[in-house]
Amino acid sequence: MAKLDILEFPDPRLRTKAEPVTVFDGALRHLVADMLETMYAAPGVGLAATQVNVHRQVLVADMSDEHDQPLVLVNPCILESDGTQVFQEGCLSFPGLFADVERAMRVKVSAQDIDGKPFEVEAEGPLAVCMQHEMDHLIGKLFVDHLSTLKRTMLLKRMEKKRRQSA
Ligand code: GNR
Ligand code: NI
Repeated sequence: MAKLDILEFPDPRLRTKAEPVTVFDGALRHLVADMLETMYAAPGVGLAATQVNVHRQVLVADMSDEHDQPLVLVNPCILESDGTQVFQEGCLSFPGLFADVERAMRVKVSAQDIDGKPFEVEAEGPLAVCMQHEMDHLIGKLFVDHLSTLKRTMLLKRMEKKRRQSA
């Protein structure tokens, strides 16, 4: 396994739309193992392949304290969503940036596992936030895109200032 580099905003590659996975082979297993290692090391609760510059529809997540409940979703698709929640989000591609984002409270997602077998998963609360955040990455969408222009500009300026100070 290897830890992968995570692309950081404003890298334009974060805007790439991922292609569906069609081949469920050793290379996919390898990618997923590396993504899990990268997510746990970061540390983060989710990671989309887009963030490690692989433009395939693959995401991993693990909200457990023990880091022992990895979720792997290949070709995920939201079947149903309802309700709303506001949750303070962060993103490994935006170090040090946090903002409240409104998303669906519940989602029902269809996906394939690492062997290509279809399954469905229903999530609510923080896990639902995480899945929506990761699925956004796979279409090149970032959590700051959900903010008002004013708020986004302010937060990105603040992040840029911090980055300059620590450089
Ligand atoms: O580690 C992460 N934490 C997090 C917190 C609140 C809402 C979403 C997330 S996902 C983020 C990891 C990441 O950037 N995934 O793309
Ligand atoms: Ni993210």
